[in-house]
Amino acid sequence: MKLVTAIVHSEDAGALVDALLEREFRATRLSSSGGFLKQGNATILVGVEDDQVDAVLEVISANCHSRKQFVNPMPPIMEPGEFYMPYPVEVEVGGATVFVLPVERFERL
Ligand code: 2BA
Repeated sequence: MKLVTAIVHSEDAGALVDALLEREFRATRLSSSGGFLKQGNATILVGVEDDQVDAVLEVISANCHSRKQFVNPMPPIMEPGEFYMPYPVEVEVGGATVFVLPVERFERL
């Protein structure tokens, strides 16, 4: 068994969970936030048999889209009287960051 852990954009998470449930995969949605952008995203957990991992990845790929987002860089340390004009930097946030982890034991008690 494997635990598929997918970090996705918050805007894609609802449709992704619906699509997973439609295919009869059980899923858990956690609220998370990215370390770099410090913006909210969603972490989706899906526990499945090994031979279902590819099907889960297909559903994730079909429902999660990459986006360009802007981040304001940290201002430098300024001397009095100096002027700093911050220019936002564009980053491409991927459709999904996915980790597939082995599950040692699974119980529903
Ligand atoms: P964030 O950490 O907020 O990163 C958002 C996007 O910013 C990243 O998109 C990447 O394009 C860019 N980025 C991140 N760190 C950077 C850096 N040090 N320098 C320049 N650009 C940087 P993705 O790579 O698609 O990642 C989307 C989200 O997935 C991340 O949000 C984070 O929450 C998660 N993630 C990505 N890689 C991870 C990893 N190795 N371990 C744990 N979480 C990860």
